[in-house]
Amino acid sequence: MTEYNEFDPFDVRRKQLEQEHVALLQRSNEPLRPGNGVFARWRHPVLTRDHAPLHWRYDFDRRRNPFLQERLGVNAAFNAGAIGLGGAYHLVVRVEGHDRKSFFAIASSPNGVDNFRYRELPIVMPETAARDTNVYDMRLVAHEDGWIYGLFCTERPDPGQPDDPAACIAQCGIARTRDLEDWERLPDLVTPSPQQRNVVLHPEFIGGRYGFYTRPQQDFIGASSPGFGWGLADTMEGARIAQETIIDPCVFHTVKELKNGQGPAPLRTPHGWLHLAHGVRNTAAGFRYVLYLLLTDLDEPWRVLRRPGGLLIAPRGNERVGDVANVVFCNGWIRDDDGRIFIYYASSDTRMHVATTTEERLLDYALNTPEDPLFSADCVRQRVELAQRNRASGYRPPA
Ligand code: M1P
Repeated sequence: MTEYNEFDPFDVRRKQLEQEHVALLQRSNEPLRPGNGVFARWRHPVLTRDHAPLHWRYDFDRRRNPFLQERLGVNAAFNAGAIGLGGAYHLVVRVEGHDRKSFFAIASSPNGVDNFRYRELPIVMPETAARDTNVYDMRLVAHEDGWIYGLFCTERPDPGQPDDPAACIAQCGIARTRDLEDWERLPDLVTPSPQQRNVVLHPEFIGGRYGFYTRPQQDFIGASSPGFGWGLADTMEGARIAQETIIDPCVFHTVKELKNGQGPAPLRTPHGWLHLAHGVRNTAAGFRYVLYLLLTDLDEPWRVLRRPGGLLIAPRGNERVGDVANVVFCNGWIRDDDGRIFIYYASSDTRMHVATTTEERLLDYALNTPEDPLFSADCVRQRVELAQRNRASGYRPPA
């Protein structure tokens, strides 16, 4: 048998780990051309499990860890909230350990497309009296009341089913901060629904009240939902929604047939609020998650003005591979002062990507993409009309 040693000594391994890590953090990114004119994907994921700081994973004391083993592995980095602050692009990332628990950690970049680096330590999120078994998918909102709110999902075992270790209740946890450093935990949101995920705070007051996008659900992950909803609460310090109204219902044979959910907080534009949402359908291979866009009324953000048909972003290529395959999910985007928009989306519950576009392009998409006509014959008609318009205006396909 050939004798070999696949493990280098402590110091050599340490050097290799550090060199690889620095190279990954410094890797530059580039947009993929020509794209579809709506948004541009970028070549590399902006965050993966390997971006997590080495000192969160390895014990670098050679007496305690002579083999330089990874002590606390990181499994995934995904579903990040996003905010632009102080000239930098900040993601509050859902970091998932090998133990399956997620936690929040801030990674920031000077340009929004590469060089994301985590802060020294993850966020130590305060808890309520009912401890969170798991927390994830934070939506960051700079509200006009002056606070930055983080709304996220908190999961706890279902007290009504103590014999089922998979029985779970999901609710909306709420925290707030001024600087992303110190976080104050507020009571969970109370709604008429047994379970909530994908709850998002509207950034402006509505008649002096706080507006929420909700996603009522009777049961946990596999359950369908009537759609995503809207509700109002008087305060954030004990937020309670008395009535939820479905504003974007699930519809048969569309990208949101099974369930959907508001993505990040909507962006105010001259034509209305731009919303990014995820839609889910069931397939023989499991659920498929895609992203789609909506435009709602500026004064009544629960009133949908435009529903461009179909999906905006679907999992493509390697994005389809991961812990939960065939998923794209977005709970964070950032708009610069010049209208550039950075869409931070996760693929297959595993890693984070960026797609870039502008407010002008997304509005053009929202205002000019025809609605899903819901019947195949009408979809063909749409396509035939497009081809005929092209012909009439002189376009001929390349030979
Ligand atoms: O696994 C896909 C997504 O599933 C859930 O989303 P939803 O509540 O809409 O079904 C969430 O757990 C989300 O984190 C996850 O990415």
